[in-house]
Amino acid sequence: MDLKSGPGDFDPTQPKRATLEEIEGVLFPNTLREHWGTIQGFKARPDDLLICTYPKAGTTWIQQIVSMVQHRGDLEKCNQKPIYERMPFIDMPPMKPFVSGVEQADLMPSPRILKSHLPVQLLPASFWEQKCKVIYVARNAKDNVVSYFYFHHMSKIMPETGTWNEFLENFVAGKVAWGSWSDHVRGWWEAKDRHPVLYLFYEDMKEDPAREIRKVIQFMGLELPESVLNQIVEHTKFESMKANPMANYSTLPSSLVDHTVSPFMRKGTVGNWKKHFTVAQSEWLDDTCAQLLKGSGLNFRTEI
Ligand code: PPS
Repeated sequence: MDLKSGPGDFDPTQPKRATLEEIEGVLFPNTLREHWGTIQGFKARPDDLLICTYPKAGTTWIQQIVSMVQHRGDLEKCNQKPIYERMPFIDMPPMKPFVSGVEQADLMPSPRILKSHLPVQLLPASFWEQKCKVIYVARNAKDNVVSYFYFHHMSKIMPETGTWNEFLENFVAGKVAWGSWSDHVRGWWEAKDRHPVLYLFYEDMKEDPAREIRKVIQFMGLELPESVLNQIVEHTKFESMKANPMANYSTLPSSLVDHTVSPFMRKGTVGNWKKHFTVAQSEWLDDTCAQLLKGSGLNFRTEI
């Protein structure tokens, strides 16, 4: 697919950080505003598979797993294109040299694998109408917020973060791009009882990738031999993906991301938060998350 001739008013020589803007009660980069109607009007097809996550929860990891499953463990087929060309990010507005995620998806033959960070209540209605399968990955708040903080710095277009403590407070209050982490993980958790949603946890994937990848294979309605499963585990582990230019975002223009500030494939662990949180911040987040997730049945592990 040719992504080089797209429209979009983003000038890659003049990267500009987004500001936050509220759309339907949730904060997003202001660049989504103009594009919002197009996103909401997205035409899902019945055989679309949507990967949905809160940002920095393990999206790229599950994308590469799904891609490897789709290609029956054939890394060469996976590696024909960077991950963002294989799986359109439907929330993305047009940004030169890229067309919007919606336009990219519209041009794509079925079966499509799509990516979104939208909270459940803002998912385009056609996904529900078409009964599309969704794979959701959730990550514990502590590692998620640390990863998001670093991403804001390596990205040249995400909003300013303020200090680490300010960012942490904003994250918990939902005053960051794509809104509240707790509303997101909770909303999708509840949706899984009404829709075909496979809900996975980053920590489980880290603990036993083969077990979690088996769930993905089954959810996609496939059967693959153990040897292929082992191949998928091998090629989707952190070290493999970090070294894989088709999975590590190193092919994105440097006008958008700067891997020297912080690589996209940064640590890939459970528990890196311990290097960033004070004891007081950790206790405060534990208490706040307990309240925010109360009664949901959702439990997150912050170490494995
Ligand atoms: S994005 O921009 O929202 O799509 O980012 P996302 O891919 O969700 O999150 C990036 C974090 O996921 C880590 N990652 C992995 N961890 C373990 N194994 C594999 N294979 C893997 N691939 C990506 C990546 O390192 C980011 O987490 P941090 O904690 O920052 O390292």
